[in-house]
Amino acid sequence: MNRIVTLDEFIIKRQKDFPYASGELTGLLRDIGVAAKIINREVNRAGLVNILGVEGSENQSGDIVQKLDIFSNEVMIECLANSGECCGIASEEDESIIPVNSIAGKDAKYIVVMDPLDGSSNIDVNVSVGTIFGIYRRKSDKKQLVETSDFYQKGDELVASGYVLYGTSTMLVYTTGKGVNGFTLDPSIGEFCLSHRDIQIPAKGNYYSVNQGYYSKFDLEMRRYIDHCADMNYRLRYIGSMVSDIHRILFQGGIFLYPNTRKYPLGKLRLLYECNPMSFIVEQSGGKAFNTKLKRILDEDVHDIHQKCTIAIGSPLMLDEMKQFVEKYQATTAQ
Ligand code: AHM
Ligand code: MG
Repeated sequence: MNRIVTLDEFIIKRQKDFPYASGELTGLLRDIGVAAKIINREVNRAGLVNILGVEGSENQSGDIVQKLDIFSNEVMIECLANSGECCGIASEEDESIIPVNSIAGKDAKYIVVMDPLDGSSNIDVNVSVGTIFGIYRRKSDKKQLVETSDFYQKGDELVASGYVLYGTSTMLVYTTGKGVNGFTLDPSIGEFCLSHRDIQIPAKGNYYSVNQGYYSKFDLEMRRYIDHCADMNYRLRYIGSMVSDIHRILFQGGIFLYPNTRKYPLGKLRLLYECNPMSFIVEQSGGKAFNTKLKRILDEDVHDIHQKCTIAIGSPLMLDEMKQFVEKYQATTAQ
C-alpha cells in the first residue's frame, strides 16, 4: 500500500527547498488548509441547513443566517489573523485592507490576498465553487501596521498561491514557485492527502472556456479566435466558477478566457484575488497567462486592490494560437 502523505507533512518537507526558511510560510499554508476544511464543511452542509438565505435573516433555530461567501471570508480572516504569520489581508469581500496586529510581539512578514468563495452565483444551486489565495512578503517596515501600498505588488512577486475547489471531492492545489501539487481531502480522516504530484498542464487541449453569451460584445480578434475554437471542434465548457473552469484546464488542457466586454471594459475578474494567483499556478505547471492585450498577467502593475483585468490562461500552445489571432485582427482593426 502506498503511504499517505498529508498536506501538513508535505509542506514541512518542502520547507527545506528554501535555504533560509524559518517555517513562517509553512505555518501560514497550514493555517489556510485548516480554513479550507472549515469552509468545506459548511459548503457541504449548505444543502442541509438553511445558510443559503439572505445575509442577516434568521434561520429556523434562531441563528443569524450568513451567506456562505461572507462566512468563508470570516473563517479565512480568523485563521489568518490568528496564525501569527500574517500581517495584513486584502479580500475581494472587503473594500479596504485588513491590517493584523502582531501576536506575542512577533512581527509577521507575509500578506495574503484572497477570494474566499469564488463563483458565488453557483452557491445556491449546488455547483462547484472555490477559494483562491496569494501570499506576498510585505514591503514596509515590519514594526508598523501594514499599508495598502504593500499590496501593490506584481504577481511576479508572489511567494505562494493556491486554490481550493469544493467539487465532487475537495482539492487544494498550491505552488511556492517550485512546481504545483494537488491534495484531495479525505473526509474519513479529515486530511488533505497528496493526490497529484508535480502537476503539468497539457501543452494543448480540447477545451475552451468562455462566456459565449457575451460573444457579440467581445472585440473582433476575440470573436475570430472563438470562431476558430468552434471550427476546430474544441469542446466548450463554462461553469461560471473560475476555479472549476481552470482546474479542468490544468488537468486536461485548454484555454480559459474572460475578455473585455462593453459592460466590463477592463474585464470582470480581479487581478489580485483571481488572476494573479491562478496565473502563478498555471505558469508553474508549464502554462501561460496573458491579458487580452497579450501582456503577461504576472507583469501587470497593481495600483488598486480591487483592480480588474482581462485574462486568457491555459495550455501554452493554445495561448500561442490565441496570440496569433489577436496580432492578426488587431492589425486589421488598426488600419
Ligand atoms: P465572483 O468573484 O463574484 O464569484 O465572480 C467571479 C466569477 C468567476 O469565478 C467566473 O469565472 C466569472 O465570475 C463568471 O462571470 P460571468 O457570469 O460574467 O461569466
Ligand atoms: Mg471571485
